[in-house]
Amino acid sequence: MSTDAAHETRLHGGRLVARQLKAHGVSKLFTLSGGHLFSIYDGCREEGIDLIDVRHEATAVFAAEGWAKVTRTPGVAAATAGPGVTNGMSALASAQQNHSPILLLGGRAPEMRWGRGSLQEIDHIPFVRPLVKLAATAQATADIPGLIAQALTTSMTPHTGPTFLDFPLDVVFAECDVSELAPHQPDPAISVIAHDVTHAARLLREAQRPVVMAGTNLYWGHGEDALRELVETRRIPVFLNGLARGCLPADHDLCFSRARSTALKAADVVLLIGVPMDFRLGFGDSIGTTAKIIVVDVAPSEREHPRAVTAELYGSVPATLDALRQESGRSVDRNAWLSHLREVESTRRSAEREHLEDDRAPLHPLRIYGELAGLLDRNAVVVVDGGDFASYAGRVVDSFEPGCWLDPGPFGCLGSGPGYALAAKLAHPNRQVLLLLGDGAFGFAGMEFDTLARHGVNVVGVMGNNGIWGLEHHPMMSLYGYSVVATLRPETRYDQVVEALGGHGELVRKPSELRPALMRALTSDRPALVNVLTDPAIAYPRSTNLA
Ligand SMILES: Cc1ncc(C[n+]2csc(CCOP(=O)(O)OP(=O)(O)O)c2C)c(N)n1
Ligand SMILES: [Mg+2]
Repeated sequence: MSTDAAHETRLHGGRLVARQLKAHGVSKLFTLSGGHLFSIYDGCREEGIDLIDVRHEATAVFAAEGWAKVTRTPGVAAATAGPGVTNGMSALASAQQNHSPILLLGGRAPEMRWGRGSLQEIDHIPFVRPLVKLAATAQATADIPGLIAQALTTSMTPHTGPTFLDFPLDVVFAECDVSELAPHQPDPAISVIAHDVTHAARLLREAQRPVVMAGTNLYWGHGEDALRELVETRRIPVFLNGLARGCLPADHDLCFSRARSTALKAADVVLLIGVPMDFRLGFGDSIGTTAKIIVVDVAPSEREHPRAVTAELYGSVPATLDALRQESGRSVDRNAWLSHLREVESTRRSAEREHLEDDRAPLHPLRIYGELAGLLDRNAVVVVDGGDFASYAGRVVDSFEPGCWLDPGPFGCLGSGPGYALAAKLAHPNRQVLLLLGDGAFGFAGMEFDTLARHGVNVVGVMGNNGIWGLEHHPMMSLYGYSVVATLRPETRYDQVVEALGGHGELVRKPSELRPALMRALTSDRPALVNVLTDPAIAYPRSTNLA
């Protein structure tokens, strides 16, 4: 009996990993097999954490990021020692730039023979560290729970972001006495109310032409309800980018998108919420030179602002927005400003109609989105992965709820889509999950249709197949008059690839075939790909794609 009791108090390192993950509410681990991870798998099996195995470690990490993006809780991936971790690096960098709270668990060659040339031996920490908020190696089995708790807490602390732990084979396979374990660390309380509110509230109250421009940290900061209350009370037009899309429904009377350049140039006060003045805002130049800028964010900006700002409010986003609403008092009449922007918005939307209904074959990429608009539920999750095809989606696909728009973010890494979509559908099995893919983008992670099929995850892929790397081909043509290394095979049957991997495939050559193909894909009991042949002559109208 005493032997049994003693046995029950001893757990192996992998079990400790899983137990601590579970204590933090983690229910899925995205991974690709490797012997260094076996004890973690065993632990997950014992603790009831689902193992979702993919075909490339980048996808495992992108899936962890996708999970974080749709649930606002940490996503967790495990990659084997050496090449498993190096394969996950692009996705870690993506999570860093998107402030996505994830934890990557790495296998690691055994500590007892460190430096003697074990299989897959490499020290991950020095090259992972610049991409994460915390990078550490478990030196002893008993340290594992404390490290997992610390990593998850760190990833969720503003600015949220990725963390990394690796586990030497001997440390994670060894057992330890549970009485030696570190206590569970509580999640951080994030309710600091920002200072400088009174000044900002006065600016907002006196503004004739105020604008809210909100981005990803509005979403991470759970600011959507407070934003809505603020702008409804104070009648302020709203523009959203990144993960903030859907934080005010696209059909709300204060939500705009097409009038953004007009609004930012003409505004007298711009309230930037959780959005950096990076290339998407022309490094600040998208905003008129005389406008006063108020910055609200979950924490001080990691970069210096590229231009002067009048007030900076850091801390809890809902608390800050509530305080701004309460203190900004009765404001001036903004009806003229709002109706001017609505007019610009409506004119630009009408000008798109021609393309959304374009009848050419091969299709205009916008025709696909014209057709999809009528088939998507309000809570559909839309994932985009590609060049021009994704940019067109960004321009015309409307979002109505938070966490329904997943683009790669400022790191712009092709191949993120299948991992994001896998996680989104696992998190929301009853919602439509659309994966909008370029034909070039498909090449990075197209094998993940096998993952989707094996796990019964019915994502619906829609491909704009123009036979080129469009976003590279067209700019190079316009700069040099020719293009190199930007051509793919025309009319490749990616739909047949998906069929071969266990999915449902459709080929669409003409607009009339599109709607029935989309309907079949949306009602299929398998993951699907609608391979739509699009016109390679169509270039997304952009001024620059490099800076
Ligand atoms: C990992 C990675 N490699 C290369 C690029 C550069 N790049 C950006 S868009 C693009 C073309 C994408 O082509 P496709 O997916 O077919 O979409 P299209 O532009 O043709 O609509 C490339 C190569 C990138 N962003 N990420
Ligand atoms: Mg293409």
